[in-house]
Amino acid sequence: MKIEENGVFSSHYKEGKDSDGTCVETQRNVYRDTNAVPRNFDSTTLHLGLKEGQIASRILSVGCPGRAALIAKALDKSSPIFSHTSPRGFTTYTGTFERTRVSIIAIGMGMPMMDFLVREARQLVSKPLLITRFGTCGALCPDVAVGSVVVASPGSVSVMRNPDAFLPLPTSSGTSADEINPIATGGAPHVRPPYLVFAPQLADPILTQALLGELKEQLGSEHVRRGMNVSACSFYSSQGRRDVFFDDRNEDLLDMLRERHPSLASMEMESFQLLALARASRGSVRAAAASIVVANRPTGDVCDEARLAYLERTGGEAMVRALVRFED
Ligand code: R1P
Ligand code: URA
Repeated sequence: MKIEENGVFSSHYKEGKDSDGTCVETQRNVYRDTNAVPRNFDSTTLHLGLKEGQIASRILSVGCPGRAALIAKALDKSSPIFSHTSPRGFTTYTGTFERTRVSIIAIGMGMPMMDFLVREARQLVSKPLLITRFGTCGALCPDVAVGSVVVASPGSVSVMRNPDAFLPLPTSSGTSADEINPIATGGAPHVRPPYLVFAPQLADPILTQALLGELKEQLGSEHVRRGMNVSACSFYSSQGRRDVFFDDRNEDLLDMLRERHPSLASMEMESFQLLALARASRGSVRAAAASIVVANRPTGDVCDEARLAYLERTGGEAMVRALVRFED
């Protein structure tokens, strides 16, 4: 099958001719203005694959497309449901819940994907945005049970692997990583921590309260708690997972994080970016986040499949209800 015949890719690829006249499939040229959000020929944004009217001002973001599909089953059946998967892997369901428009969007993994969501959504919707995230996480202390939900409150810090720390030490000839990038060292020569920890970004307190209320109502208050979240740049190195194939120097990382932030409860990969962008949005985006605990790092406990499926569906519906009932 030609790429352009596959619905997912048709906005991105078209049939063209090579210099020798051979038929080739080429990516459409979408970069007309190098500063603007790139749009496909059908005016959908390059990454989300959506245009105005296809996304609501109330957005629940999740990582996995399966979770988005499961939660979208709760949307009102009486109204049309728009669904689309973009060539860059964003899956959107836009419909109504209790007659209020809402989008459920699977973004995949990592902070750059959250960045695409928030910035392209901001371009597409004229009203103020409410964006929440319902993800999965690892718990960082023994008393945060697998199969429970942690609401990121007051917010999230972030941890990033610092590649400069893994460069060779300064030499007598004068060339050193510190000279190449003094910002990463805070200007202090030879101090190159392997992991950089960024200060807390706060969730919207009122939206957070709304999430807590609905989650507790649906799941039982003993299964829902507040806690500081940490978003990592990797599932592996910056989450303290050790791997003989890589020099990661992360043996003490989780202890160091807990020492710096004693209220740390959850670790995942996107919430920090959401909260940081909401803060940078000049008041036009309000955001909050919650995560299902699938693994407890200190105890080694893991959540069973049935409980996870229940939490994705019932917790996800509670997250949607909190969004649509929120008075902004
Ligand atoms: C890693 O397996 C992924 O799971 C978590 C992390 O944040 C990362 O995206 O969230 P999701 O289940 O929402 O993807
Ligand atoms: N998601 C993460 O990012 N980390 C975990 O440990 C579990 C889920």
